Amino acid sequence: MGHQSVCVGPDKRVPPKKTDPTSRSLQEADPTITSHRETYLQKTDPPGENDTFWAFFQPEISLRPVLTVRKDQRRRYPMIPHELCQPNLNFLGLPEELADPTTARVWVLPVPYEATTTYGAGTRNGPMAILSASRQVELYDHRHGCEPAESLGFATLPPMDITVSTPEAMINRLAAAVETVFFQPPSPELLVVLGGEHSISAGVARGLARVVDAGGLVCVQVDAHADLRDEFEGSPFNHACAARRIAEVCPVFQIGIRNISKEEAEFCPTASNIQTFFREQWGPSGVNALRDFVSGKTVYLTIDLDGLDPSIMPAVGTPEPGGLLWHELLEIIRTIAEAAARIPVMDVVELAPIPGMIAPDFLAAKLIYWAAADLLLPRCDPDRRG
Ligand SMILES: [Mn+2]
Repeated sequence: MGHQSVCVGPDKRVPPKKTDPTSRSLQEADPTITSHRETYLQKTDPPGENDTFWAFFQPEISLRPVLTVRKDQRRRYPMIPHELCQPNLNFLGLPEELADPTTARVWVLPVPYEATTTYGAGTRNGPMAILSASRQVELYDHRHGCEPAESLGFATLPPMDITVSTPEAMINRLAAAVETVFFQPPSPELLVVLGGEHSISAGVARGLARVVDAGGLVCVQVDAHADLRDEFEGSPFNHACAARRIAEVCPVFQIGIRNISKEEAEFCPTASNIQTFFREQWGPSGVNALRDFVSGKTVYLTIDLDGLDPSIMPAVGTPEPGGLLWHELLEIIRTIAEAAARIPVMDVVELAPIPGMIAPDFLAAKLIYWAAADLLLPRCDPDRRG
């Protein structure tokens, strides 16, 4: 299986804009961030084994190998429940040859960040719940008539170090990680970011904006909430501000919205780069508008799972009745797959697992697998069924 990096080709890559304030070094943005990479390499057993792997990342980005971390080191990372750390836990539980980042066309990056959640808590457990549930997902996809995992390959990166002092520092760190993934080959065709709370999406958008030609990047947001507040509870990087921050770097198309504040509703008509489809407006005309919006563009797809109806997705921090259903979401993904030039990043955020209830975790895992298949496999299968 050869690696095909067609998502963001070398001609699409531009050096970071020097004037972009988000391009500041991480240490400058947050003096408490230090380089942990060398420390990590020294501590790995055997030392240096993962040099190739870690070379993908800028030295100042600390990605913690939770999947191989020794017991005595776990206490350094209190945000991740230790009992969820399982050895060799990768997305879909694939054999090594299909989970190798040097050949896999899809990379999965867990970001178990939770700091600004306002209602139900637990998004920090989302990535691990998705990884666990993914091992139960059937690899054969009858819509494509094959096992997409075999032709795609899914490499699961170690979860990002989420020990930061401020939400802004987390966003800067993630922006730098995303930028590096696509700036420095080998790059995946699709990077799947597992949240964590929705505030991380601002970092994904900023990172992407640095490697995609100006004007070429658009964002499709599936969400119950407009997330257009300029700031919330004292921070412009609260999860209630996610779309507002994304809209600062690219146009945003919102789907499934059914919770919006007065401030946001007044802001919407003044923002020329934001299209909001309320839940009750979503239908064939919305799908057509979506097709036009993404046509020929580089698409960043951000899926806040609360965009789905709580009947099928109750495991979110802020559930809202009257959401999208499974097949509607698949249709949205297929529409993007058919019309967009490329979809380098998808994030799936806000899963807050409910102990003992496996269906939402499984939904999220299957959604990612089927979305990756639809986004990357040939698009003209006449037998494809939703
Ligand atoms: Mn939401």
